[in-house]
Amino acid sequence: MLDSVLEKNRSYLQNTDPEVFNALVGEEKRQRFGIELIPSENFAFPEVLALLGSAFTNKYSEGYPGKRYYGGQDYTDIIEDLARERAKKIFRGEHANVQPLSGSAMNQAIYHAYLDPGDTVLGMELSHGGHLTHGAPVSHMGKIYNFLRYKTIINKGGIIDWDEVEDLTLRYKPKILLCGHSSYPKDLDYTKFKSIADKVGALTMADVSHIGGWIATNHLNNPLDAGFDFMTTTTHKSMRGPRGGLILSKKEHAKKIDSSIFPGLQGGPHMNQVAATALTMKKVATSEFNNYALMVLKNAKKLAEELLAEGFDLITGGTENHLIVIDTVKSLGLDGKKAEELLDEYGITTNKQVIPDDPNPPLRPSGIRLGTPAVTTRGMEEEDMKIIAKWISKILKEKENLKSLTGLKNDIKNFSDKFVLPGI
Ligand code: DSN
Repeated sequence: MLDSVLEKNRSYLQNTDPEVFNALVGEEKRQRFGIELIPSENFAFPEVLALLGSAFTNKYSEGYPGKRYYGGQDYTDIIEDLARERAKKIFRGEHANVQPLSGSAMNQAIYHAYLDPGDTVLGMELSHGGHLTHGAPVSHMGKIYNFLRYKTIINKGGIIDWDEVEDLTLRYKPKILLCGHSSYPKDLDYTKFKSIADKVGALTMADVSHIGGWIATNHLNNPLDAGFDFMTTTTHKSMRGPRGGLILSKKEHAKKIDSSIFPGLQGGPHMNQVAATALTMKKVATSEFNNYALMVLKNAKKLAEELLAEGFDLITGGTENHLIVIDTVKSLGLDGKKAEELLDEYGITTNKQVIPDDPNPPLRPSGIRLGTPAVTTRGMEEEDMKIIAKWISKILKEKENLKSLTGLKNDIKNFSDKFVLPGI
């Protein structure tokens, strides 16, 4: 049934717009024949793809279940209630908002609800693993609020500099103490953050966009268990859901968060995305997903071990989650842009990445970032990580003599093609 719906949509598309259709087919082939190692990317559940293209796309639903501004909400209320209740259950949250259109909107909603212009937030330095939406000076939020930053200690395996967190907190009394990351390969001690925040009455916020799925399955620490006020996560990276965001909070924050999303920052929620989020929350609660999450973490550990054995320098010396950052300059004298391009040429997709206190600019930084959620979705296991690490090593080390790698492109293509690509 699902297959036939997807097939019907494809034949409409092919007839109506062959140019777009051909680009779609090209992208599908790129995904199928390549090795996807960008740690924020994944392959959505086939049911998610179906719901994103479903009748829910057509509906406007400003407001929340039972309190909407437009009629005809019998079914949208059902799916939004399901999504909220399921999200609360798997993350042990008191309140859930499933309407954020993206990770950026979900973080902005918390700032908008609790900060006045000029108020202070303490978050992680971008080059040490933080994120653009944690107040990077080039972002809208960075211009409105006063973001201060803490770092990690590079020569102590990249642990958080707790003295600095405490010192900045006591000195500047931030309204929000923010943790979470997009390129930090370690788990976090949320209890420690909370105890520092409590010294000045700061609100606590964890952006777990990269690791929501591993928290939902209890493989990594849960900030809500440590008494955090807010936890935000995207739904597509680790959970294979639709592109979107999710806010979990204490009950006392429910009203402010909800009105910050609508009408504060957004108009009509994308109900196709909300329906797909409801389904994703059901999937994430299954034992199959738990096995998947475990395999992602095992694969990342194995990939890190193999890269270390090949002589690569890894930020923090390894990984405790799904992501790995290689200092390509230190390892091989190669900047991250060049490394990304070389690997791309062979169908291995990574992204260039700034490293802690990077002396190089963001478009030509000193490292690359990789991760295992997407390859694990395709069914790859630890033995496959060994093969991938060897290929990465070969391509990057033999950069001056790429002719010696004739045939490797085909090997990679044939290898990838052995693994299923769900829904495509
Ligand atoms: N683009 C996502 C990432 O790669 O981490 C979030 O910014």
